[in-house]
Amino acid sequence: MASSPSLKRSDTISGTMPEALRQSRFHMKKCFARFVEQGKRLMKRQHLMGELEKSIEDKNERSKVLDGLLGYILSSTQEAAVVPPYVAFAVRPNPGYWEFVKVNAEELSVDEINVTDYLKFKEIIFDENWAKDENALEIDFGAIDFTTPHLTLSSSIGNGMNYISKFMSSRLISSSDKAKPMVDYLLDLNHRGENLMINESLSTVEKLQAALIVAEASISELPKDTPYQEFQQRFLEWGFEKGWGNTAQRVRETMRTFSEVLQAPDPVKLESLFSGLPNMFNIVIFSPHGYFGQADVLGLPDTGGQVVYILDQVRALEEELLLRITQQGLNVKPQIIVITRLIPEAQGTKCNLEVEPIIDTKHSHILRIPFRTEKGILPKWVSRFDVYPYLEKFAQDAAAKVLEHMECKPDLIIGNYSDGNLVASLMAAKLGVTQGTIAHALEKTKYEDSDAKWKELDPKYHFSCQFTADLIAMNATDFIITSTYQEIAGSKERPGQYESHVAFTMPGLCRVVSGINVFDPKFNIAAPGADQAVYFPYTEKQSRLTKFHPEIEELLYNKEDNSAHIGYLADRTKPIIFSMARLDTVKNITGLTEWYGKNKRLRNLVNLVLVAGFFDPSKSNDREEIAEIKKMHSLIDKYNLTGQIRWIAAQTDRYRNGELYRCIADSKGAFVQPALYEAFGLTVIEAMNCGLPTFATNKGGPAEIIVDGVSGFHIDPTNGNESSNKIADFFEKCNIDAGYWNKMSEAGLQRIYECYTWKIYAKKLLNMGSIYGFWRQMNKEQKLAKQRYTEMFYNLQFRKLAKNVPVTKDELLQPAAPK
Ligand code: UDP
Ligand code: LCN
Repeated sequence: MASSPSLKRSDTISGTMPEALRQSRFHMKKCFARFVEQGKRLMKRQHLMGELEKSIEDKNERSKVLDGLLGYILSSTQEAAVVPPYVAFAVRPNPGYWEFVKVNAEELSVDEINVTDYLKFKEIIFDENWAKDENALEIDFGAIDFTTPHLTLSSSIGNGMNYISKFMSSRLISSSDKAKPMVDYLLDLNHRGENLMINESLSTVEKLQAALIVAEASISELPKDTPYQEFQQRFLEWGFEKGWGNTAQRVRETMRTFSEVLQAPDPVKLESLFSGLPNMFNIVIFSPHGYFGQADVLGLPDTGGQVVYILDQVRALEEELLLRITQQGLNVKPQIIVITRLIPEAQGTKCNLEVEPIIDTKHSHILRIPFRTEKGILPKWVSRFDVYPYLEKFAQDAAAKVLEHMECKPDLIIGNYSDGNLVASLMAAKLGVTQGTIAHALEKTKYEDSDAKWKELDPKYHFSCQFTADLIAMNATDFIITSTYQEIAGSKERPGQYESHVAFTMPGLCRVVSGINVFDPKFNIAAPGADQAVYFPYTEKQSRLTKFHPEIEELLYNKEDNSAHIGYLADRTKPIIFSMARLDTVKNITGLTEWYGKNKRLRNLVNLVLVAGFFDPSKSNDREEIAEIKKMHSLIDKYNLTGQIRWIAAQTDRYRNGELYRCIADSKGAFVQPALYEAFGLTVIEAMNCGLPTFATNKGGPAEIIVDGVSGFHIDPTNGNESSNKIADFFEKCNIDAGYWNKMSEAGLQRIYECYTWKIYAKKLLNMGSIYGFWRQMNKEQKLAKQRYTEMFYNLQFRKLAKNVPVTKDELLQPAAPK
């Protein structure tokens, strides 16, 4: 992309564009004439650049314009709405920053316009009556965000908790009653009605400060490891309850930090204090759709990384909760419940069981609640696009079940994906509990113009419902967890998934002039890890799961085609390039097959092994998957890949998969993730955890996970030749320099240990629950105002849209009568 040649940070596009147009007036007249030639339409950056290039025949002239200000403006433009004689540009000079200008193509005059006018102008292309309707519904969440401080630097996006601690300390310092909100917060802390930290006798800042001085002095005389129980009675007399720590040393440290915060709050101390407070014991996690189970579910429709993520997340959270509870000196059992849909006809999975303990945890469960209508229970799986009519009832049933199961309100509710986030919002609002949301992947950016063309797509995808649900959840929630920066604010070239909800329009339905602000400090990047008991380095010989080796040998090298694999590897001395994914178009497994087929050099160097979907299209009921299966077969024929490719059907045993990655590492091979777009990409970190050098798409999360050329490699899924040559270069280099493969393998592992572990994640998430929990109390009025607005949006808009989504035609089941 062109850099900004003479555009200063303080300059606006509307300020600089007129002069830039004037300087190249002759070419620009031609260029704008081309823009408007085809009448009303929406143009994307590549189309604009294409027209610009075609308008200037002389090569030198062309590169002068492209390297200049106009080249910069056009290459920073995400889209342009053309309604002759005007062209309105949506320019994004930096992540999160947008400017809108309207240019008259004949006169080349430029007007700055605001986002509302840009959206109205764009709507003319799709629905002129709506665009002109003065009373068209406008959604403006920004208008009620009057007290929340926002960040201003693109580089600070996603680091919300850090800034909240700063805002909190300055608020505490400047408030007239100083740290009183903290004292009130402590007074509220309890476990099942039993006071924690302090009781009513320390209800003012002064009383607490004085008591802390006395207590700290007395405790400093005790040996560091004296158990809390030994001095508990004395502390109780001063007004202190359990929760300060399990030993004299820990109690003293917590008290010292508290005293310091009461004296003069500072963000680092506040964060450290909140990470130790006993405010989190019970967590509810929602993941309604799909087949959510612990075995035999991966590969079933809509069931992929989200399930893996949540199960690992629960294990890590429980471990961290148990550690914190011990350190707080408490004897409390934490409870984590994952709430999902109960599917009576569960296709051989356990998704028809109501309660299931989560493997490798002590106190965590999956709790399944069926989708119901007033006529009965839904027996079958329902696509994630079609679940909206059932969510309100599901949320009500879930709230009742959770209270029954936990025997108290949860301390934190976390949603996953659009459906889970909506249900989490309903329940959190009802119970008054802190809420976090995780999108995994927002659907909006996956389909071009899915907002403007919603009418066309709605019968199949019900995006009107989904995007409304997304807006409600992202505004209702106290904090948002993302796996990468890209998910929020994209990259220099591409807007983030959340950023695409900042302003958009669904003509005929609503115009969202302020949907979310990516500079809101509620955004936090907390990247997941991979279970290191399953995905560990191939070099850890003692731990290798050798019992799987005969099966893996069969899976990789047996020459007979069967229901588990087709194709064979004639030369087993070659390293293997490996990929594993659902057989969705966006995963681009067929793309990788084609790159391999076309690249002789790569074919000579390595074999290709793919784990993906099925081979028989009649076994799938997913249109996209069927098309991909057929394409795979035709590519294998077209490039005559027999003897060089092994296609293995979807695998469900993660332990065996872990060993499979390691066996590929034994072959000195590599993992390739070629997706057209990947929100995060768990397989990338699984492979890296196993020590397998990894090539992954530069579109989306993997671009952040891997530092190109250092801890792995980026590949461009839209440039197959370049990507396959990059992989071939790597293997050629490995042939010359035997240490190169090891170097890349180790660098990948180092990257993982520094940034992508569940331990780091769990600490961060629990700290978020704690800090944002206090922040919401400090901002009660603002929170309530927003809640009333989202409730209205839900009641007036979402419910109406959900009613339009057809409900199942399957015969419904009647619940068994209570015994
Ligand atoms: N996976 C699997 N068997 C398969 C394909 C995928 O076990 O046949 C697992 C894979 O190991 C990873 C998850 O499913 O843990 C996929 O997550 P990712 O983030 O890569 O993609 P998603 O499917 O969520 O889009
Ligand atoms: C959904 C996706 O599409 C993947 O990119 C993520 O890795 C997965 O969820 C887990 O967050």
